[in-house]
Amino acid sequence: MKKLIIANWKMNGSLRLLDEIAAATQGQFFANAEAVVCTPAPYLHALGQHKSFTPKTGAQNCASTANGAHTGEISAAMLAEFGVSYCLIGHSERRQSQLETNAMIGGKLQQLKDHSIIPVLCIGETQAERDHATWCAVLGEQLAILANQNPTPIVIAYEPIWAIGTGRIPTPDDIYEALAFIRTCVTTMGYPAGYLRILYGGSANAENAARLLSLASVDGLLVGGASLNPSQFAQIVANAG
Ligand code: G2H
Repeated sequence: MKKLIIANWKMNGSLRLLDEIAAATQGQFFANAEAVVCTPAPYLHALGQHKSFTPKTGAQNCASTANGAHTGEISAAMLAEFGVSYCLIGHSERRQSQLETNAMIGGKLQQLKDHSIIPVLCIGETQAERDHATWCAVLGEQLAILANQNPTPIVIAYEPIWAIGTGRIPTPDDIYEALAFIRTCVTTMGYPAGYLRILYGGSANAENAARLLSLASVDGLLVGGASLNPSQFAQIVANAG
């Protein structure tokens, strides 16, 4: 299976950056890797219409309900109209700053499934949860929204909160252990192995991407800060091929 590289611009970027990423990734690398760029919602139209943008279109969030009286929200139906293939849900920054709960994230999951957009469910533990060895329980709770569902293709991004934007990366053993735990949980819930891809996220960059991608259990990367640098992002995608 191709490695999956997803850029998460967070609340960054510009129309100019779209052009720069298009130029840096144009027509190359994609035989062996699948690349997705998750921009802020205002750029989705330009991304979908861009003449030379090779990565797929991704979004960073969607509403947990269908269209209706929810001022400021963006529905999965709207994302689908703009050609969005993947959408992040449950990113720790939204869990923390927007107080998103697992129940709300479960609603977003359902909306995405209803509109045939592949959910990228972000999960991860804090430093304290890792220190106190409660990370399994925390990840298990975050994954529980997948239970009792009709399985559809899903991407899980394992992003230890203490590794996000800090330059600190877990050891290969820690990544292996966390991804094995996630794979067991999700397949036990009835998801066929072919429906599940598990990414690592947290301070991934052009320097460490090849090493991270060489870990057998890592199906790809979710890249934040480094995805804002066109040549770094192109190099990460190249490393995945
Ligand atoms: C984690 C990651 C991308 P960064 O948030 O989602 O960001 O690569 O900047 O640590």
